[in-house]
Amino acid sequence: MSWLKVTVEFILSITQLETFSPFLGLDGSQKPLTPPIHDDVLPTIPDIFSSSIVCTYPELEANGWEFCNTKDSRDCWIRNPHESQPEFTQFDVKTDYEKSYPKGVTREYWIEIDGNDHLALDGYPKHLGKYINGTYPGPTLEACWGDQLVIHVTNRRKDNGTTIHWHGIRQLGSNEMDGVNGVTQCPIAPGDTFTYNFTAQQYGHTWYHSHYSTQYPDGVAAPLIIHGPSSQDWDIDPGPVMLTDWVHETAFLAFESEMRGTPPPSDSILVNGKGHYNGSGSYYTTQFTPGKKHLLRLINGGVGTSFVFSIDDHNMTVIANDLVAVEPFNVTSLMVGIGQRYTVIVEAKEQETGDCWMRTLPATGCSAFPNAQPDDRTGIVRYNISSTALPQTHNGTRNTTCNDVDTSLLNPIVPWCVDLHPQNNITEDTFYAGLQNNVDTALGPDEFPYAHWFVGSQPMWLDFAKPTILHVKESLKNPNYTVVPEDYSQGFIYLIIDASHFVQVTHPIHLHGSDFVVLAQDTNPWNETTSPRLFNFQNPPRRDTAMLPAGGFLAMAFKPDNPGAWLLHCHIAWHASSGLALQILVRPNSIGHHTGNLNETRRVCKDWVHSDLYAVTSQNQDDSGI
Ligand SMILES: *[C@@H]1O[C@H](CO)[C@@H](O)[C@H](O)[C@H]1NC(C)=O
Ligand SMILES: *[C@@H]1O[C@H](CO)[C@@H](O)[C@H](O)[C@H]1NC(C)=O
Ligand SMILES: *[C@@H]1O[C@H](CO)[C@@H](O)[C@H](O)[C@H]1NC(C)=O
Ligand SMILES: *[C@@H]1O[C@H](CO)[C@@H](O)[C@H](O)[C@H]1NC(C)=O
Ligand SMILES: *[C@@H]1O[C@H](CO)[C@@H](O)[C@H](O)[C@H]1NC(C)=O
Ligand SMILES: *[C@@H]1O[C@H](CO)[C@@H](O)[C@H](O)[C@H]1NC(C)=O
Ligand SMILES: *[C@@H]1O[C@H](CO)[C@@H](O)[C@H](O)[C@H]1NC(C)=O
Ligand SMILES: *[C@@H]1O[C@H](CO)[C@@H](O)[C@H](O)[C@H]1NC(C)=O
Ligand SMILES: *[C@@H]1O[C@H](CO)[C@@H](O)[C@H](O)[C@H]1NC(C)=O
Ligand SMILES: *[C@@H]1O[C@H](CO)[C@@H](O)[C@H](O)[C@H]1NC(C)=O
Ligand SMILES: *[C@@H]1O[C@H](CO)[C@@H](O)[C@H](O)[C@H]1NC(C)=O
Ligand SMILES: *[C@@H]1O[C@H](CO)[C@@H](O)[C@H](O)[C@H]1NC(C)=O
Ligand SMILES: [Cu+2]
Repeated sequence: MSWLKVTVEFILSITQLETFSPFLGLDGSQKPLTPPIHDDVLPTIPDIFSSSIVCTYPELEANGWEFCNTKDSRDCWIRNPHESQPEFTQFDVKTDYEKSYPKGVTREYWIEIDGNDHLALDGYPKHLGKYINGTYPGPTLEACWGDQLVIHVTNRRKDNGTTIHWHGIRQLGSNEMDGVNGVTQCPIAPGDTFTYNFTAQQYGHTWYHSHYSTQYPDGVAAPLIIHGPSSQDWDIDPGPVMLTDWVHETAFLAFESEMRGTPPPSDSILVNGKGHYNGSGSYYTTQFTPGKKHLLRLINGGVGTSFVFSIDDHNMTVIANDLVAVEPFNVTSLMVGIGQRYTVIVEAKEQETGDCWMRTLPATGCSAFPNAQPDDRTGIVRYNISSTALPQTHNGTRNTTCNDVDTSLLNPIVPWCVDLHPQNNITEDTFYAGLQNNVDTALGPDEFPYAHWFVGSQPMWLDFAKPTILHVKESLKNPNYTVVPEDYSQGFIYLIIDASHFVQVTHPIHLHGSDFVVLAQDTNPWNETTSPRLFNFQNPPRRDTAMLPAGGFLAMAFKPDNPGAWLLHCHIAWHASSGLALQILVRPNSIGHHTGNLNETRRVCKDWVHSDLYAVTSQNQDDSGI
């Protein structure tokens, strides 16, 4: 047997093990964390994702419950076979996870925000890159549906504070764990540690990233997987596929260009931290097993670019948007806005054929590459694992528009029945998104002309050291905090975000603390008389990030059932930092009583105001803070 053949068989056997099976958990074994493999170390071996955890539900299992999730029954999760009608009591993809979920175990992780000037992700070393545990993306964290996540975040940088936001996680009753400086906490001071502690009530995949000014564009971002059921069967999970546009200059400097009215250009595209620049770099490479269904967990963790994702000669079946399982539907390409995620199943060809390109094309009008369209060949799907040749495939038909897929396709498995009448007054909660140019305001350094994005009455401008949840009354009075109180305890709140006053740009709008339904997403300006006729109440799309069409509006509805201060913002990093953000204050009077224990929050604030950075950042504030 040749050396090559041994290697190939070894890799195939690893790949087969990757089929995620919670059955492995019943013996209570737990595999150690394995670091991601980088192909700059091992040039021909694909990036093998190997799940590092095993799901277990001690209380349920003690009562005779058993996992029912196999590769032929991915819709089921765990059930009690001793019940006469187990399908009525099991936890599965139809379970309303906002009402009930299986109680899992506590998973504890330690991560550090640091630097690594040797990282040259696209062949070009980034100066002052900021990373989680020295890598980009940072370590993929994993949990199972219903687990408690305890994550200790230590700031090892001297030049910045930090926070970590768990994008799309509901944080029901744990607003103080949302990780937004100036809103739910103070920045974590250099050397200090904040312990995040929350329940994974949803399942699917998302990402976690810094919310400290423009720190995530410098590299503080990573995937987060919460294992649970799926709306369609699949065989192999090759892991997260994180798409990013990458800026070589430190984002804190690049942002000055935004304020002068020119969006900072990005230099390259990375897929799972690999890309090309000026002829050097590497490709993210994954392996397809013929005839098997592969689960790709797409994430746009970008800075200024929304991507159209596709794989040559393969279609994709979408089974989840953000953290919401949807009825499966087929596409040839998929627009993934910044902050959005999709779970797709890609069926490999029956026979081993040639290798294929994985493409990430900046969507028309949503690109941070103003001069030349970058090469969209950004990853390789290998059938032939030992090949080192570049694929020879061509792209198929793609819809390159920067819009979410047709809303009629995004049908959540668990529908929300939205009240036809909102609790709030829509006229008062219609917010215009736009750009303030050279306006005479106290915001920002005034030595040069500057531009600030905003939504509502003015750009957001937070004080890192005065998080809203510790200063509710003060925040309500401070226009810089752009607070929108929603003091309701039932029904639905409708929000209208209108971009008609500044028509060129599409904004990916992200809400913290709750998913929202997309009532309407239109390219025409909001008209209070005629636009509501477009509202869709028949199982509308539900997610945590949706596109606000250029020149049009986004009408969203959510339930005011999670007291707290929740950010609503554009996920173009430059826009959020320049002020395109609101704080939705759900039941302001309950904050601090019905949210968790704030002792950790107060301790971290005290450490921040006693740090050397406190004085520096409060004197030189040049952005919103988020
Ligand atoms: C991150 O790095 C720290 C320090 O080396 C280590 O203790 C920790 O386990 C790492 N975390 C993960 C999730 O890999
Ligand atoms: C963050 O660090 C960068 C250098 O890495 C520095 O330029 C910037 O001023 C710092 N900003 C804040 C707000 O700490
Ligand atoms: C995390 O929160 C849970 C539930 O509130 C609590 O029981 C547990 O003690 C907390 N763990 C840590 C490490 O704070
Ligand atoms: C690109 O690479 C060429 C050849 O190595 C080098 O001469 C040139 O300066 C590089 N350009 C940039 C923008 O880095
Ligand atoms: C992908 O779907 C299109 C129809 O939308 C079909 O024409 C095409 O043959 C499919 N391609 C593959 C590889 O299945
Ligand atoms: C998607 O395409 C696959 C493969 O062509 C097909 O078997 C399946 O029925 C399609 N699903 C839907 C929802 O159209
Ligand atoms: C390749 O993609 C482009 C859009 O970027 C499209 O115009 C073209 O038609 C595609 N090629 C084929 C063969 O479909
Ligand atoms: C592209 O997608 C958008 C948004 O879903 C849709 O409105 C448009 O009709 C599509 N264009 C084509 C050519 O399919
Ligand atoms: C809603 O708010 C607008 C603007 O403040 C006001 O004119 C209108 O009367 C309010 N409508 C209701 C039903 O209170
Ligand atoms: C709002 O921010 C500006 C700019 O930093 C500052 O001058 C002003 O005092 C702030 N207003 C309040 C009420 O804090
Ligand atoms: C909204 O539409 C109505 C009916 O077509 C029209 O009369 C009204 O002028 C429109 N309002 C605005 C602000 O355009
Ligand atoms: C929070 O801090 C207060 C005052 O220091 C203390 O009395 C209380 O026991 C602490 N609560 C918890 C849950 O640690
Ligand atoms: Cu924006």
